[in-house]
Amino acid sequence: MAKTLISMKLIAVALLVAGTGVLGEGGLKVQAQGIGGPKAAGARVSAVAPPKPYGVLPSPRQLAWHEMEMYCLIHFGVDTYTDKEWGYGDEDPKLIDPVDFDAGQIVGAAKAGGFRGVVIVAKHHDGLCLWPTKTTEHNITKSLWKGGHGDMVREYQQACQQLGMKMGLYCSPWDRNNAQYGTPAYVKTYRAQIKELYTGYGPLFMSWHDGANGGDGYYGGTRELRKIDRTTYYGWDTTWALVRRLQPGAVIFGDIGPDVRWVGNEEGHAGTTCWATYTPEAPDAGKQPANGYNKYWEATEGTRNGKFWLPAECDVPLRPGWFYHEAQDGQVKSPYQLLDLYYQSVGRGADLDLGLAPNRKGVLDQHDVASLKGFGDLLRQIFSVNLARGASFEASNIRGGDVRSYGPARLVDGDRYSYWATDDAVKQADLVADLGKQVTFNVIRLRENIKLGQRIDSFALDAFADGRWKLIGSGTSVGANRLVRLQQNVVTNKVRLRIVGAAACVALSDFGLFREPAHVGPPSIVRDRAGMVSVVTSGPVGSIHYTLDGSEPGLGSPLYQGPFGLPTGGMVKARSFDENVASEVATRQLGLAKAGWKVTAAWAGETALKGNFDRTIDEDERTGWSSLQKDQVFPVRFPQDISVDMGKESVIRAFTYLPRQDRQTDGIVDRYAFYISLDGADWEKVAEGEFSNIRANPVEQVVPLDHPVKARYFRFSAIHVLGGSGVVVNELGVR
Ligand code: FUL
Repeated sequence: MAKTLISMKLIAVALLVAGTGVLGEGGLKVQAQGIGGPKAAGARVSAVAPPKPYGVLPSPRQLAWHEMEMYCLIHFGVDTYTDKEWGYGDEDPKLIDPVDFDAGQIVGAAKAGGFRGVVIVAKHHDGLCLWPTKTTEHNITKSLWKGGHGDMVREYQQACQQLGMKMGLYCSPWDRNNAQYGTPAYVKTYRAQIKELYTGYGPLFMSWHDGANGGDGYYGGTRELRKIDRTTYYGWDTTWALVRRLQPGAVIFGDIGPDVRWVGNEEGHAGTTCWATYTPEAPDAGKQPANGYNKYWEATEGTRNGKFWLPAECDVPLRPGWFYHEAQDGQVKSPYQLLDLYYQSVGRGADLDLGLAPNRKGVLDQHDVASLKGFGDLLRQIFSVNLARGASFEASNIRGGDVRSYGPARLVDGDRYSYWATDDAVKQADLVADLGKQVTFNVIRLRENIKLGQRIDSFALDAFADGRWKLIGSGTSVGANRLVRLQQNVVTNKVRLRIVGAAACVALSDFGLFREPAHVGPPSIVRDRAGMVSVVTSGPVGSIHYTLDGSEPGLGSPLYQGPFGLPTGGMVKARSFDENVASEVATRQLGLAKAGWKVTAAWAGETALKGNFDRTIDEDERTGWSSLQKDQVFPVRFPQDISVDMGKESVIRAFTYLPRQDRQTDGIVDRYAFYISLDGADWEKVAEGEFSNIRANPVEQVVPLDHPVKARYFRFSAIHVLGGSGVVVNELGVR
């Protein structure tokens, strides 16, 4: 266990007089041993050998990627116009007509958010290429944009150059348009597309490869299901060799890397413990893992001492979907929601990849732009001043006593690779930062010099108060970056870091203290089974104001005085105020109230299904009805249908399905039909389709109907599920 400093004899003291490199008493002691005058850390050669690297190590291109920390992923294409997440491949390119397309506006908004690059989706699963490719007719020159003379990838490249942003590309391997998909000929085409892109545009920092592969599609008109062997079909080794040759600086992203791994969810967070090392495994024993074929849930945490340096990318869209959907205009993540994700991704040693969705005009909506800017401002506000700079540090051990090379002053010099190191045998060590005065902070940052591998397993943090050390935080897996966000401000003049467990001696490169401003959190908008809408906060605030007309609530908007009914639904916006400080705006689009609704029946073929149906209409997102069976008592049949009587006739414009929210995928519906009826006897099918990308991103699905219809009854029909012997429905609704 870590020894406390009190009981230890301090070996050395290093005093950093901010930025000057002048040494204090410990330094003098070392100088007496004859080691050089003040010089830049990197330029010095120590007589004491550096620690041996531990385990697998990052490549230079991976180091550059770690330093980027944040970039954006931009989805725009036919789906923007069809309101889908995955196109089928049969869409007319003429749908694409972004009259105001402005790559500068999009890339500029990302930059204002503090992002350092953008990955452009040059081709999504629908197969439409956003550059004038020679490999297929299905490309941007067949669209209305710029009379067929435009090249979107080029415009992004130019915008990146102008704005000093890095650029990456995503060319989907799965292509639902290409007639040859599934044959070796298509793999050739795919490589030709990579070649065109990677020679014609760049330089690229990232080559992004998706894991969603094979399934039904248009495929040149055959409209069929095409299965591929994900391990062998694409010949990834050959493609990756091509990428390396054409863009040697680019990291390659995929479910299994080879440079950057998918974190295993599209929610934007890594595990609370997150290793940069990872050993991908196939879901079936004895098989080779591949993109789209790995135990992706294990990637959230990675593998301690894994075979590869394969750090995690946390991808998450700014809105619920990756593509633009007007219905999601009220669901743009707020600056503080983005900040939470930042702590849960970048703060855990991963990178954050935020999805941006230009609208039909070809620009980002003003909400999206404002949110990005607000997030960037927050980051700048919090992280531009390291409150530990100017502190004097005492370390329980300094490698070879060489304070100049390995002393703790290196922790605040802003260099990610200069570091405080301990002797080889010392794997537990303490560091005290004497701040010289009372300092208020609530975020602590640690970084290892990852050029020497990921060494630290666990650590603890104490603050000195009332004559004793008090534990304020602890954590695991430091790596490239670890942020510890405290719930309350700490006011102290001394902070102690204890390295509790490490696989090799310490090589820590950064120690930061920061202050995130306190803020009033937004309220939540909830509705109960009886249809009453409440605006709730976790603690008392000055006042809550709300609007029902889509406008931003201010102090002049109606004061929230208690639950209210909203039978036909609508947009509710609410905001907490404390004195004159306003929270962010909470927005909720509500469908028809469910008071008086009843599930009349659920069945599969002739068989009546049982269960707690009310959970599908109870306004509780966490509970659901399931027809999954452990021990199958009857042959599994689809479709499985569930009917609802709304008690009275209403106008329906869209229906909603919320899949299970517990990270399991069995029972999640990915193909549906939707029926309506006035009398519960005659039914009309008014929608049919797929819930694309629902496995990776199981958010509420909103399906607009072609035109408004009148109905008293509706039926949700699950035609196909991701897996398992039945369906799971957490919530159904209509708008
Ligand atoms: C997924 C795709 O299937 C989604 O449509 C989206 O492109 C996301 C970033 O990756 O796997």
